Amino acid sequence: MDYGHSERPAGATPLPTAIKILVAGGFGVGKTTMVGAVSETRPLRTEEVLTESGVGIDDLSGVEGKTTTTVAMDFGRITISDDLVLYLFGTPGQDRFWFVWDELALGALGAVVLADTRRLADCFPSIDYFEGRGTPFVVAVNCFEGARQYRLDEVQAALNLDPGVPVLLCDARQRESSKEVLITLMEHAMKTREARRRTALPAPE
Ligand SMILES: Nc1nc2c(ncn2[C@@H]2O[C@H](COP(=O)(O)OP(=O)(O)OP(=O)(O)O)[C@@H](O)[C@H]2O)c(=O)[nH]1
Ligand SMILES: [Mg+2]
Repeated sequence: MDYGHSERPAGATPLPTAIKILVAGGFGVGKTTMVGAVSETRPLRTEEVLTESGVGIDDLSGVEGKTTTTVAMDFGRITISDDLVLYLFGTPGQDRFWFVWDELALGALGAVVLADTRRLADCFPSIDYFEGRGTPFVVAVNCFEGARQYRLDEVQAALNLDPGVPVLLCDARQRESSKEVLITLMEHAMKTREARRRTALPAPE
């Protein structure tokens, strides 16, 4: 039945709000892993095998064990509450797929920028992109074994982040950890929107 307008009968369960979130960051940082870990449906992936033809183009340092890469996007879904469903879009990590980003970013409420402290600078392009678009984002440091642990304020300073941008640690393979990142992002995005709405309104008399 189509309850497209205001014809929904009293007492009918309201449709959940669907929100689009991007999961971004450098090559091999764990974007596909995170979307897969939190998604309650089988995630859609567009993985291609890394081949000899990528030698000299795809920088595998730090992720030598990696055999595939995302060429278009990852897609997954997570229900946060009865009235809130997040649709997750993982971006491709390599520079040669930048052209996909504008399509993916359309209508996104916010973004997770995943970072690997062994290759921290790889997340600069994502941060620049979201800062440029005014898209609220959080930085989630994916804790790979063997990577040096930095304090969150060190990461914040190294990335030259605005003090309001949340930085947190995560394990992209763990559902609960990834869910916490998404909830932090939602709270940050809501706060940012509220602050922007307030400054856009005329001051009260
Ligand atoms: N040890 C460890 N390995 C991880 C973690 N997250 C991801 N990996 C591994 O790191 C590799 C890269 O993960 P992906 O999820 O494919 O990374 P991606 O960011 O989607 O990569 P691209 O799409 O190619 O940019 C995979 O082999 C994962 O199993 C983590 O938190 N810890
Ligand atoms: Mg991927």
